[in-house]
Amino acid sequence: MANAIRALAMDAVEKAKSGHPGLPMGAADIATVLFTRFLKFDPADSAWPDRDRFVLSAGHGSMLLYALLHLLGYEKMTIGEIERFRQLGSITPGHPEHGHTPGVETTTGPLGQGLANAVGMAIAERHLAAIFGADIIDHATFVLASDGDLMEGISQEAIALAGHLQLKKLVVLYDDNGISIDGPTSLTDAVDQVKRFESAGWTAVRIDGHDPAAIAGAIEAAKQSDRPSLIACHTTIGFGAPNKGGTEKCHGSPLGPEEIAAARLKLGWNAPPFEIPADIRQRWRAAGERNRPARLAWEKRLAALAADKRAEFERRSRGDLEGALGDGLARVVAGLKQKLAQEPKEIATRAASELALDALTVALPEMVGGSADLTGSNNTRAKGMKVLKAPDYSGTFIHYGVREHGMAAAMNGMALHGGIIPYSGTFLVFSDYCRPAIRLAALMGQRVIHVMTHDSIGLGEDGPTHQPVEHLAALRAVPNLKVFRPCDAVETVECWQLALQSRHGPSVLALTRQNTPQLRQGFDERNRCAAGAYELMAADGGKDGTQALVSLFASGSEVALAAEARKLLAARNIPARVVSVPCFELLFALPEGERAAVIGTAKVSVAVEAGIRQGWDAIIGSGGAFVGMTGFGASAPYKDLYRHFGLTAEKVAEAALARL
Ligand SMILES: Cc1ncc(C[n+]2csc(CCOP(=O)(O)OP(=O)(O)O)c2C)c(N)n1
Repeated sequence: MANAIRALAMDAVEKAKSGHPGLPMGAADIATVLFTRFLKFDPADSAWPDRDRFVLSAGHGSMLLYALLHLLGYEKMTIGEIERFRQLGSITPGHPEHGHTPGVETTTGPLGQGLANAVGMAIAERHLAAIFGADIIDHATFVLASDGDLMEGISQEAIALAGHLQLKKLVVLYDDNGISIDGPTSLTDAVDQVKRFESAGWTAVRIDGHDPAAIAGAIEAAKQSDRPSLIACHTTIGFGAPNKGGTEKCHGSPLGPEEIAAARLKLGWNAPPFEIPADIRQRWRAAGERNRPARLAWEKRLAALAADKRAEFERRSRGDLEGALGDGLARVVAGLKQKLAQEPKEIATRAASELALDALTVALPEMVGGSADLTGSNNTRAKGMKVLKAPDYSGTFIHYGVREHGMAAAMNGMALHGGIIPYSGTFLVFSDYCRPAIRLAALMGQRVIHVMTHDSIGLGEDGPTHQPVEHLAALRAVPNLKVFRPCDAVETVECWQLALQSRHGPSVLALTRQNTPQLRQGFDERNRCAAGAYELMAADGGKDGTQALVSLFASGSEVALAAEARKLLAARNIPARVVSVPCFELLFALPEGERAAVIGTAKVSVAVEAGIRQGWDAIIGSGGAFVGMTGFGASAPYKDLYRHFGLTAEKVAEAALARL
């Protein structure tokens, strides 16, 4: 049965003239034991909430997964798709892509990410089991990780977190083949992985990864462990290829017809390319069907749940926002905005976010928050939130430790698992430490929300190491990521609503450390931030942008500066309007006419943001004036910094006057 995987991998890579046959051939025995004897799944319902998760962290070995999905009977994974490996429009892309191929739990390829996603999936499982009971949620998370996965820094954050949280249902099968692209791993690495995992609180064993009995025994033992488990499986990369096996030569290119013929001979595999002998196919299919009774029994248990509990489970699984307490998102948001209209607040937007979270996390208990050791600064722990920890996983706040990358990747795993809306906190400057995971959340279209505070030189004394300058532009460059930078408490509430409603993509909320005045006065039921930008203040003397001579565009804390500049200009009889721009992506998604109306036709456009200019030209044109940063910040009280770097209402007004 394992040779069927090997043959499909060799033949598909050969036909595509690219790909990695080595890992699928080397790990075929591990995968065969796992999928035919342990993994709980049903090809007839790849979204079954209580299925075991399998993460191929070493995404370059994608043919392993595609071969398994085909052999086990996932309907869409036809032999034709295997033959079209790596071709346009196939469901067999170079690296596994979640959402593109049924049965692929997460998108992998950037090494280390899958392992860290799996930690998030395992957290989600423990949490939901605590909420809904073991009758409904009781599954394992298996990872196949390669040398490269374990060399990446993110793996340390992931395994430390998993060990600390005692995620006993997480099992990492390490394809310990001692080979990477440049050659033997001894070129670069001398880590004893078993000791490393043990020191992080895991159980860890070493086995022969080609011995089915040893593999099964180790998985059995892992299932009994009260800690996460590492099974270091000693394997031969490209097992079966007589000349290239055991070397880097079978890592990233086709074996070639002669070597494939020799491998067929050595493995005793006589079937032509892309053909599976009927008896072997039959056994694989039987393995694919063996959990159907378990799934049907699960469905019965779900149906037998109390109606309200079942409805809540189903709501969360679908990702719908109407709250369990009948207190839907829209009502919570309206309530918060009404309060702010009655009692305006001059507070930091990070504090406004906390106010929002106090209400949102009650209405939406599927929100699981956290922070990378900056809880008090990020304001992400709402009132009454219990900490999620071992052995009681029912809490909804996670102390991630100083592990931004691991946190962001674990959040992806939670979102992928389903039933949870993960959000968390760090400083905006450390978005760089999260970036690979944020990019994957965007690629996968997952609702993951990053609260990133201390969003500019406005953080003051911590200085340029902590002051983001290029980060807004860098994040705005990521497709399908929404970057929100609200200007006051009302916009903060609205941006939270939009982030939660962003069902198919991640969001970053860039929030201030320093106070901002409440510029939105009175109650407006509409979510004005939904347009990405809107006229906050019309020109003096004019009802809309058409009569303005100047359009002042700004985001976040600098909207208040634009408002001041408008007054200075009005004093000189120059009508200027202020446009708040909380989200570029939503503005650019507007139909052309609406976008043009927001941008307006004033003679002069000025933008102000405590970051670099990049990106703003799409709004103000290359002839527009930009007041912002051109280099790194400095350490000083923030008001001094704003003056020092020329981020003042006077400079904004001067920039407009110079162009009139
Ligand atoms: C973050 C990241 N860096 C680099 C690569 C390119 N790459 C793909 S596989 C690989 C290493 C392969 O070695 P190993 O992980 O041991 O896999 P094996 O050769 O055993 O299949 C590298 C460097 C990558 N996919 N991700």
